[in-house]
Amino acid sequence: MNFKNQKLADIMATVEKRNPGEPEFHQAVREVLESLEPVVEKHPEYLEKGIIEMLVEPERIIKFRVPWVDDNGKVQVNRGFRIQFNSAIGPYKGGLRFHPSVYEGIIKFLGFEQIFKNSLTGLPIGGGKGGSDFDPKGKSDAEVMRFCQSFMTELCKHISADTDVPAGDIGVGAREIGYLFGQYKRIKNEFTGVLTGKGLTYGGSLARKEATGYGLCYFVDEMLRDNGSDFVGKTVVVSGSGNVAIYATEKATALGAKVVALSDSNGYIYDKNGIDLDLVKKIKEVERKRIKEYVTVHTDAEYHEGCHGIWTIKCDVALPCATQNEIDAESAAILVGNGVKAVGEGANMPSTPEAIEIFQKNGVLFAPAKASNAGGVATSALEMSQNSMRYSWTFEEVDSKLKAIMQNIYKNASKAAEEYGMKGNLVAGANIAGFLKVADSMMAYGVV
Ligand code: NDP
Ligand code: 2IT
Repeated sequence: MNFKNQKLADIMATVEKRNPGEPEFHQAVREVLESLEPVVEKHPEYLEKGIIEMLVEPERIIKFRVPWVDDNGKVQVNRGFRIQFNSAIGPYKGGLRFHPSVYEGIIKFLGFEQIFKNSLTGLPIGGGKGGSDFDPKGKSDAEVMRFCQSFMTELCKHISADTDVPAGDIGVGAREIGYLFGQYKRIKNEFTGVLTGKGLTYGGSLARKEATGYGLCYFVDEMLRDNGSDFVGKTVVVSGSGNVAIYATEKATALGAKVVALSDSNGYIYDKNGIDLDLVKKIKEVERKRIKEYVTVHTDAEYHEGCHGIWTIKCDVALPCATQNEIDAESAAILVGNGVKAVGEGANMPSTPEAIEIFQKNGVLFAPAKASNAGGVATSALEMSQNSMRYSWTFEEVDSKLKAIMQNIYKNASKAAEEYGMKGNLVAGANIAGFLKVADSMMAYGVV
């Protein structure tokens, strides 16, 4: 799409020129700037005061060497990142991703998305993201520990409970957060809520582990209900089999749906009887094995190599919970052909722009990531609150706050879409509602 507003077109061109070779970042920025066309028409001051130009440039990019020694005594060197994108409405907040595909462009796209997502939660958190090209897969616990300690030895110079609070993302779960927090505490000699997603014995919040997947289902449920439907009796396909996928499966099932498929980067399983989630938790959370192990127990289920084929399974609701750009135009067309009614993004930016266009043109209810997966970071902010109070809420208290936050995000995104003449377009609605709070705060600060 070409921009109608020349200033927005110029900003986009500058982003592409200034950040060469970072297509994921360009994709994320383009979508937001496109959504903002009607906003700047009504409020030219956001362009006149340079707010959008400031918004697309990270406040700070930290890039560092992470040397560590493997179990064979060999020195390994990875690269670490933390991008402190925007602190207009609170301390930088966002996960750490450990995956071999990580480079600056991935962290920039994730950090940029995080600004709007965090704003949508209604809680005081700015946007940031970090990570490394380290691959935890196949590493021993001791290797993961040494890597995490080295990573935190540098990162601790740049974060604190009031400036920047990392958490998990792909490849960073409870084990990694434990090693990272232990090292921070040791070096700084302080026990503060500098990370979220912590273990329950050392300051973690109940329901944080479940929050992204549960929150996704609360959001999709709200979207379905607003359109005269719900999860009851629906067939659901969930991609991935990590933290988000597992707890999305758990909540969708609790809400009356049947989840029939899950995947990992090697392939996908199809169980027409409904996924046996206890088995998946054992394989993925305890044994750290591949999803194909599932069919060694459930011999009537199918395993297929390659993760793309999961979108050929007929379903009413699709919940992509693995990674960016996992649903392309071809997969979207197949889903539509098979009668999909709703798509809820659990992963960050899992649908390509072409796929989103296909869903929207065909009347598929579409829940965009920065609204529908905000439950994880929202609950992280609740963990920060509990840490500050040196107190903890019950599971039910946190879960009910999470549900209310997700319902509120749905309401605000729908309302913003309608207000700007795009009723039902939650992509535009989420971008606009997320933007306004950050932009108005930046306006108050002037040029900083
Ligand atoms: P996990 O590491 O727990 O799980 C990731 C899952 O996705 C695994 O099954 C993994 O398979 C699969 N996957 C990862 N990369 C790829 C790839 N390139 N191709 C195919 N499959 C892949 O991560 P999370 O569940 O935490 O994160 C999943 C998504 O949700 C990410 O996009 C993340 O940014 C997003 N998210 C996470 C939140 C959280 O609180 N954790 C909050 C909001 C969004 P394999 O094991 O084979 O690599
Ligand atoms: O993408 C995300 O929102 C996350 N990975 C969670 C971030 C957080 O700080 O809880």
